[in-house]
Amino acid sequence: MILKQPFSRRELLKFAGGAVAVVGTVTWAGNVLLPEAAVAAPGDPDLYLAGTDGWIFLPKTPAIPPFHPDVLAPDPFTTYIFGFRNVTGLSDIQRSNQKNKAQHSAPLFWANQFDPAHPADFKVQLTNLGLALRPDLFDAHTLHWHGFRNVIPFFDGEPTGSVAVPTGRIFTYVYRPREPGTYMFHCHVEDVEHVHMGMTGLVFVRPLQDGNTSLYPSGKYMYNDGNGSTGFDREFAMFLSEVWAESHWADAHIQLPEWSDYRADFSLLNGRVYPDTIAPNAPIVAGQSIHALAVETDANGDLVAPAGHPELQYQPHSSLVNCNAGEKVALRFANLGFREQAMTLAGIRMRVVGRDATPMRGRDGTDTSYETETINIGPGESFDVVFTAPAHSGSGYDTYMLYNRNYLRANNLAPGGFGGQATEIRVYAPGGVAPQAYPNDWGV
Ligand SMILES: [Cu+2]
Repeated sequence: MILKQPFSRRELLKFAGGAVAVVGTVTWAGNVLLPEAAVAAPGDPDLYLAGTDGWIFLPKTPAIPPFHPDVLAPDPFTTYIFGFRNVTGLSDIQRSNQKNKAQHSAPLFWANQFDPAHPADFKVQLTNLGLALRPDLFDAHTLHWHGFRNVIPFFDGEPTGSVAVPTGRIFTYVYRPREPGTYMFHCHVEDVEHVHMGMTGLVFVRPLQDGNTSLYPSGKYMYNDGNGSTGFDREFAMFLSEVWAESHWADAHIQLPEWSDYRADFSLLNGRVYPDTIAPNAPIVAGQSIHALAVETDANGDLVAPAGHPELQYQPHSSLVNCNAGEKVALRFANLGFREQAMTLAGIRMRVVGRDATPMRGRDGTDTSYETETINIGPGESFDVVFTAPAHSGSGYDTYMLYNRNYLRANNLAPGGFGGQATEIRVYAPGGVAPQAYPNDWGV
């Protein structure tokens, strides 16, 4: 496939304080409508994503005939998806090779809060690789950063109000992250379908306060709290999504699902179901995980599967939480399933320090954070929580369950309580777990 890049030249657009300045002599409208030769070298994007289709694995039992497992799925996979991939650092050929190799949930990525003292925008380049199994569905894709305050709508990703990226094209989104916290992102084209099919994941913004070790020793925070109250030693993204097997089957078999019949057969945590949620992360290149988890890739650019789990090749994100007794652990929850969920951490109180990328503070600064064992999290909502790992007892590690209070969503009706939104928190004696090298790192 030949990748044309007319949109990438838009990178020459410079944004400053809401005003738009176009480099060169062309008018704004002319530049929108016509691809123009770049007159200034654009800065490289911080992250490169690709949109395409692919296959993931969900437990084959209980089967949902004829929809699950999908007979078209190549072994060992079960379920057709649309999704994103992180193609940062790949050659053009390697990137093209990722068609039909999407992952779910989408690559976890993060940006730093915009620093007026060192102004730099955050740029994400999106390539639309097309859908290998559905070439008739020549849908565009976009990147919509949910809840994010764009300077102008141009980069919003809602396709009727901003640009979309047709098959075979490339476009670079420019962001100026001013509000720290946890967000989610998704493709906004045919969004009920594309989001549900898997084009969604978690993104967060690190606060300017990061690096200040006088408020909390690690120098890592969820917000600019001024007092260390959102400081943490470890952080874990917990992205909630769902799979309605019939709709995924229908997209694979050139059928039209009736979305008003929606039901979710699987409830996913970081794109997997328990106990796969506690399987390892895919091998991560820590040194390259600057703005996203850099999963190791093979010579073709394809993802290297988590150790011992070839079926999870396209579900690289683990949800297992390892920590040492006494440490503060940050959990970043976001839900882009279509139902409200109730995530419970049995035996450990969580403190909600942020909601929807907003710190829990009143207008006068009053602390409105609160402790709870359960967070009710609606579609499109995010929660930032911090808990203190309790004292360690016995040998090995102590296990606490983090699970959906609705048991049908924690076990997918599978025997043994397996198959849904559940994971484990393992508390070790102090020093038992090494410091984290990247978010969701096990440290062991
Ligand atoms: Cu899309």
